[in-house]
Amino acid sequence: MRFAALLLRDAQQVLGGFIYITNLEITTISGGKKMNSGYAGRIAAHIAFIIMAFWMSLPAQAAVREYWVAAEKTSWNYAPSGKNLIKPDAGLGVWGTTLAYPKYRYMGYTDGSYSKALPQPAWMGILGPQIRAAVGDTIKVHFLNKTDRPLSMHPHGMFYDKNSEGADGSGMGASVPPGKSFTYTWVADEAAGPGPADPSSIVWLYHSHVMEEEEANLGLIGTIVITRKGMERSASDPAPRDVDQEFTTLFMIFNEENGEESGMKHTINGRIFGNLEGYETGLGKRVRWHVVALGNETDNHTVHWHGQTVLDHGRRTDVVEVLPASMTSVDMIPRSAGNWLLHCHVDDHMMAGMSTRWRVLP
Ligand SMILES: [Cu+2]
Repeated sequence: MRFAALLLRDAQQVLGGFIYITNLEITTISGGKKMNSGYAGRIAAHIAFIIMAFWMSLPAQAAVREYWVAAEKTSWNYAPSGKNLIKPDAGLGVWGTTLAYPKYRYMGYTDGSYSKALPQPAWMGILGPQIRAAVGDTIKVHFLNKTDRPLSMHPHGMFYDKNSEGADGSGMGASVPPGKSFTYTWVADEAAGPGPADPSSIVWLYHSHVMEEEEANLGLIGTIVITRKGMERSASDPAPRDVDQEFTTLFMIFNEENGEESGMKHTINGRIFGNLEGYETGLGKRVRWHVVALGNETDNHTVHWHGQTVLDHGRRTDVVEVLPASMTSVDMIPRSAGNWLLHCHVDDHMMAGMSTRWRVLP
């Protein structure tokens, strides 16, 4: 709407300018030559129309969205409370033997000094910084590898050249050595944005892709959300304006001990047994869930919300199925207050702690 209003205002200014010039001509063509002044008016209107058409054909408010992301070695605790917060009496079982492991993560910073961390809500857990754009925008990610092994950032869905693919050997961004940096240029073109059956914003994964099968498991995962053109909240905020809140949820089993069950961490955003906190919304809010998964052949998850249904591309359900690298976006308007379960409905996964809670405030 704002953009349409802007267009209209500019069109009026352009037309207004020509009408003004036309009026001047009428007064200078000293009286009586009505045909001439009418002709001049029509020419002016034509020129105004051509200029307007050209102006409207220009890319609408295309922005460059810059992000500064560092890969860092950290320690990650899968259950910071040290407790099973879903069923306290059941404890953490074999999965609680060791809770903290060395991990690699994508960390967001405010600028190229990489000194001030971008704030991130608790519910994002292990996910890297949320990258956002609207269709037509260009995303620039200044990636700094602060770790001890070559890494990259490979985006799903974006338009890129070989250098910005962040994978597969030969491009400049395919393998960024320790201590080095690379700026990825990803274009959120029409084909990276929501399709006709999609909601107003959709989710894409990004992850490291030098040795992909190891690096996602290291913790190098994040998401990109692309908003349909014209649906962004403002020029500076590409989040969709037809939803109040967007949550991202990654269902993934991290393998910490070469396949030993105690090291198979069945996580939601990197936390187990209710230790992912902060999914909080309110009755009647328009909430969008971006659901993604990664991992191995055991990462076949059925994401289930208690207390509420979701609209999944026109289909009503309360379970969304995902496989490794699945990406989907579903909508809900919470209808009952409570502190509800969100969990994987695969029995073994549930037992291993793949659950948390999402709260609906009255
Ligand atoms: Cu599961």
